[in-house]
Amino acid sequence: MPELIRYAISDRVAVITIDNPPVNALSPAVWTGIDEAIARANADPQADAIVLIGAGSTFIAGADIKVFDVLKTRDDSMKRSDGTHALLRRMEDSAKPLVAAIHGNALGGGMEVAMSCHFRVAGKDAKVGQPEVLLGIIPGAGGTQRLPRLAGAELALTMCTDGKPVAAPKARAAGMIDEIIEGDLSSGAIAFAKAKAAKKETRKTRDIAVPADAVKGGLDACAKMRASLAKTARGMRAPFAVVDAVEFGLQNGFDKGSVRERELFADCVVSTESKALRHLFFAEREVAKIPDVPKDTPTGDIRRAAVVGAGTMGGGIAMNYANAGIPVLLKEIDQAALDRGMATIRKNYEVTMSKGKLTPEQVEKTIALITPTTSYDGFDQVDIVTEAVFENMDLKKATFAEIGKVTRPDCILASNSSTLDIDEFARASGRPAQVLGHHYFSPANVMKLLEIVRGRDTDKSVLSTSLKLAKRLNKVGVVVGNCFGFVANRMLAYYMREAYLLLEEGASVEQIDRVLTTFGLPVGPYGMQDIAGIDVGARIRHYLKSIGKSRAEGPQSEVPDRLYEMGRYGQKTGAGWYKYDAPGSRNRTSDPLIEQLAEEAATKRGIKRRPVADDEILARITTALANEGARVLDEGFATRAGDIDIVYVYGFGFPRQSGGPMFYADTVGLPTVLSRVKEYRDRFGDYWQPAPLLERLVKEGRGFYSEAPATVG
Ligand code: T1G
Repeated sequence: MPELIRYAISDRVAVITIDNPPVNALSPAVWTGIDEAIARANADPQADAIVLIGAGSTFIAGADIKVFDVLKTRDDSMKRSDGTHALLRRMEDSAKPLVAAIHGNALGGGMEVAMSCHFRVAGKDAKVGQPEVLLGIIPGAGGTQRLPRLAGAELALTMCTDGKPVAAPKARAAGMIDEIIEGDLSSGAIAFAKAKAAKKETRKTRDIAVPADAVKGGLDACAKMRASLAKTARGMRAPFAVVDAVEFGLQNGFDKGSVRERELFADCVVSTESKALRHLFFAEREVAKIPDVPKDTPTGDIRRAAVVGAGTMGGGIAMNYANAGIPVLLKEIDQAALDRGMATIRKNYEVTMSKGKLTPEQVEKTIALITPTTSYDGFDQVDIVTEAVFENMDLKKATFAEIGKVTRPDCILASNSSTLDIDEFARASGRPAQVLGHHYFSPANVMKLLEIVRGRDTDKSVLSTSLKLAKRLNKVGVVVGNCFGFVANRMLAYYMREAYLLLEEGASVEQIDRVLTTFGLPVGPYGMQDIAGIDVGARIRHYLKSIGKSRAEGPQSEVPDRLYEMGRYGQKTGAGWYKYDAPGSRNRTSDPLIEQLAEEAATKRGIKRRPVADDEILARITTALANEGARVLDEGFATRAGDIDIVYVYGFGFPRQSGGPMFYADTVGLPTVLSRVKEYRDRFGDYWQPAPLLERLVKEGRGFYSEAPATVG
């Protein structure tokens, strides 16, 4: 019996403990071990009942996701799930009462194992769920058939399509859990099992009848769910496959439903969508691992914080700290600016409250954690200061010189700069080891990405403290190198360059935005600019010009600057790339002026405008991103290609089902990406040059994910 499974008799109950750290994932050996242990218990004269329990912090967090990579074809998957379904039926056929004792999480295959037991008991903090769709698959071990029998089709559909866990008390009320154990879970479960043995009570979930009205209700719920997914899960396969499996089971019964589930699972598990989402699952966990920062690097405690600058970004950053329960000072140069900043913060909380996500008491309690100030009083008590003043080098250096003087030597000094050289601020502060970038994305209290920019002298414990803080602020922290624009904005400049040039060449703003939103981005480049503000980009462009820099090689379109000169900053001024009903409105219409400006710019550049195909738009933009991403990797400004994917998925809403710009490039095929770069160089100019890493990988027949992690900074 593999070590992964322990077997013991306690008070005439066989206790089977799964011990596969860290999350008791169902690897093939664990499946076999469970199967053998239950058979042993049924043959064991000393056992009247059986309890299945997890060692460590959780029950079972699902199948071992890594295993799916070996499933190359539908047939591979069908063969494997054939064995799994048979195993779960054997569990259900246990002659002795079989009780799952759940603590921590019972997710995916873990919940399916629990539902194949006769009864489920749980600690009050336990959670159950079917998060498979988050991996681009569906429950593949009977979940789409057993869960509707326990919890009803409607709740089962919700759980299997949104992938969110359900807390034990709600699961109890819904029939998924039979009893909440208050004290020690193991002894409570043993007592529960003994009681069932005394009554010789077993119960097969698959045999739970679904009355005709429940079938009708379930089929209605399927239709309703399909309609809502058409809006919320555009371009995704797995959520719809869940509905298909549940519906088929309701119409044809458990056995046929199980076969349909296995077929649909097999379709999903070999899909690009699932490979992309599985890639992101692990990439998101890898970002926290910095090659030269050991896991046991000491981290500091962040008990009090401060933010300098109460503008849109500064206010959002202060909200992150307050939302995490961390008191934060919010400093502005004068009272008027401070009042504006605090008013915006209150408005943001009131919007959240109006959506029922916060109570008035919670709003007041959270805002009370933000102390507005026009002085540095109290800065000597804080553990971190985030500078969020206007994107100007001199202003930022002056601010770092000040905060370097008024804070404790161990205080972390972070900058929310989106482009500028962190080492300059570090020098100005007089304490370079404590300085780094904390680059938030707008709106800062919403977007999940935190680009942690490592300076030349940033101390390792400041990095590890930042990564820990990111989790606490409910952000995904990614450590990147200190090059111009870091990773996110450096690559974005190439994305925008192509968007502008495609406009001049003949595509329209609407067409370009449609292509990218159809691809899965929440907004296209032009819609995004109108939200972020055309003025923000223009001021950075002008500042760069003043220091002899541009954001991306190649022709710089004049159209965005023309809009800026006209005072068309986007939604906030009621006009930008689109026209809006009023300043601040989101209702937009096309504006023929943009076509006119594009024609004038094209004429000036001697370009004959032409119809541009949707495919070319997507290819040019994603190729520009991947090519520049390859440079970022090669120059060591990102640790792994996966880190770049996480930056784009969480920073710009790059579609998860594509896996991010680097994974997408691997999916397209690097030889194709390289030949596109060369084609564009021949068609448009030498500003298109293949990244050396791209050429190297193609030559060696490798992809972006075969590169070893680099040490950034
Ligand atoms: N398989 C393999 N590794 C896993 C894993 C899994 N299911 N879950 C976690 N890990 C690794 C993870 O990569 C990390 O590794 C470590 O465990 C700790 O995880 C048949 C088909 C349970 C809520 O989708 O949501 O069952 O980085 O950092 O924050 O129908 O892990 O340390 O090397 O996330 O405390 C369905 C996935 C699978 C749940 C814990 N199950 N896991 O969160 O720790 S598909 C899931 C989670 C399936 C069936 C189908 C979370 C967690 P490393 P962590 P955490």
